[in-house]
Amino acid sequence: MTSPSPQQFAQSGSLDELYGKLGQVMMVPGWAKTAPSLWPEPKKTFSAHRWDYAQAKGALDAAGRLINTELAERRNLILQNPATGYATSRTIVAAYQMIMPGEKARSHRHTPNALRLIIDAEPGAYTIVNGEKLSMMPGDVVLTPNWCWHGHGNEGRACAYWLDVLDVPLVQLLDPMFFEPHPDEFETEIKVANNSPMHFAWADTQRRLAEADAASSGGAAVEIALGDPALDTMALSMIKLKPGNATPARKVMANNVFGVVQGEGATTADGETFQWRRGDVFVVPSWQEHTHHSAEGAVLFRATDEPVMTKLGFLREGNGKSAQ
Ligand code: GTQ
Ligand code: FE2
Repeated sequence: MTSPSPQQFAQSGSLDELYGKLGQVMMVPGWAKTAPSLWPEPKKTFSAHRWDYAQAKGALDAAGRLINTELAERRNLILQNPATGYATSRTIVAAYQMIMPGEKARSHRHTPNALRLIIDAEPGAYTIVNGEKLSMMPGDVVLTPNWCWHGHGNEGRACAYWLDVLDVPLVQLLDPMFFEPHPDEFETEIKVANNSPMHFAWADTQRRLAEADAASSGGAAVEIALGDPALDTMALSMIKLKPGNATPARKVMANNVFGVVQGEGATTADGETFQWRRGDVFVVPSWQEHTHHSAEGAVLFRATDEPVMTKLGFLREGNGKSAQ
């Protein structure tokens, strides 16, 4: 069918006739509101959700028997949001990963920024970033920014488990996805890094949290930043929840992925409460009011896409009732 001429468009006698012709040339009348492009405030596309570390650990142990690093470049379990079957949140995906003693996971690089929060590991577990070996001990955070070579290894005697956090969904949305396996499979070790900006040691974090706690007057929690921000697309922090007090409710135009570093407690997000304990992961999608509570105190790791929202002028914080 030949597409309508300018005169045929101009001579349309009814809206239905006009719409029919427009459909043939991939134009849609915006005024017909068939698919609204604007709405008053964010739609709730993603759900708040918690993933259980004990289950993930069991599954990874089974995967350890069933697949090796030859077959699987990474032995990881992606945490999918139940509302979408897609990633953990709109911009951030989280995954549990495990590496067994004696294994090496091949190096590669990609444009998505990534980081890891170590959950269970003994000395000998490491990530190698651009040739620098970074140790992975529980509570440590290790960065692998955009286009840095990185691989993992385990020279210790116990399986090492950690949480991966990546901005893959954002990169998929914006399209600049590039990925490359390392030409030598494994990177040559240049040095063991002791004081790398890619590594946040748990001992330093604990000391900084204790100092922040001592300096605070009251309040339910203290929060310290890891990096400024750690990555272009993600800011990281550690939150110390004081025993007994619920944190003030927050409703932020940014996605938050939390990992439980220490203790147990509960979070209420968008009216739903879920319990969590050490190693668990939970997501609070943007614009969902949330508050945390721990009877005996806890430490939460937080990864957020706030830097993206800030750079683009989209960051807002509501009071729970309406936008500012
Ligand atoms: O460890 O390099 O969970 O590239 C997903 C993609 C981990 C990694 C993931 C990755 C990695
Ligand atoms: Fe990677």
